[in-house]
Amino acid sequence: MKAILLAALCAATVTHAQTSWKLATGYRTESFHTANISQFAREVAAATNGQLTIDVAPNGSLFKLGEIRQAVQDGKVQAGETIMTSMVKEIPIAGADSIPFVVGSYKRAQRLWELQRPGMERDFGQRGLKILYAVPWPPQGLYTTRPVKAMGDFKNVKMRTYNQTTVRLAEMLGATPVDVAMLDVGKAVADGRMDAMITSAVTGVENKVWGPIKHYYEISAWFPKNIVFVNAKTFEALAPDARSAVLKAATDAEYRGWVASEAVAQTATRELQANGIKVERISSELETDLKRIGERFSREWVRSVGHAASDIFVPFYFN
Ligand code: PCA
Repeated sequence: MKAILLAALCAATVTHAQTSWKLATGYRTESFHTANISQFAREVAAATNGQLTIDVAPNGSLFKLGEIRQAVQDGKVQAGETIMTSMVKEIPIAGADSIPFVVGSYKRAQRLWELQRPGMERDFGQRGLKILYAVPWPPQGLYTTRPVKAMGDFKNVKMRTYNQTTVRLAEMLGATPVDVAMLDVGKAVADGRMDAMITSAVTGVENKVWGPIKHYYEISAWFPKNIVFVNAKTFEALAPDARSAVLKAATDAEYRGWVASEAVAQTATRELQANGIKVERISSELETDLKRIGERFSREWVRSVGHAASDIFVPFYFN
């Protein structure tokens, strides 16, 4: 009797509970973003007593970075992480965080996210997606093999791009855009397929770009965010207490991620330096040109987004 009862209880617990999600990301296991997601997954498992487990699939092993949002939307994978700017074509306001020279600090980046989030939730909601949290990359700096002092120095420079913003900036600078996924940056640098890029210090460190790359200019051009999300139906299928546990862990992950990003910004810049990269300021001439390019870029962006742009930037600048 006892054995039968215990077996029945076990079966009941198993059928009741055990849900397992896969979460696809296009970044490496060692990335601070992925480490944060893994901790999020552990916290969800603990808070739900193993009712919900989240299995993180890094390195674009399930879907490439640019395909992840659609894959989650189509229910091919339950959850995912991607960089918000990978979806500007379909969701223009996702690009609000990569307009050059709008945000110069983590504090302002946080304010921008507060203002951008409602619109993102609406656009994600319409696609059957639920946002869990977002975390920024450290500020974007300019890496080059040769010193650059003026716009003219970008002529014939092969500039690595990872989104619409970087493509457009490369074009505006007069450089040649070369699309290289984050995972392939180290190899592309070593093979001479690229001689400049705008990205964070930590991405330079992860890809060990020292050697060919000699200069890192701290221009803090923007703070792009990664966003973690789940298929809304999948989320709603959870028991209410599991749903609350996921949302609580997501809030904690967002907070932790922002702190980690800021910390890694410092250590990574020192690591670039320690490996022989000159960390510098740009010339005032180039700074003026870059600011002008930033203004041109923002006019183009506002035109593509329409009134949703003012919902974000009127309070950003005036409140
Ligand atoms: N690293 C990613 C996105 C922004 C960043 O800092 C990349 O270079 O692809």
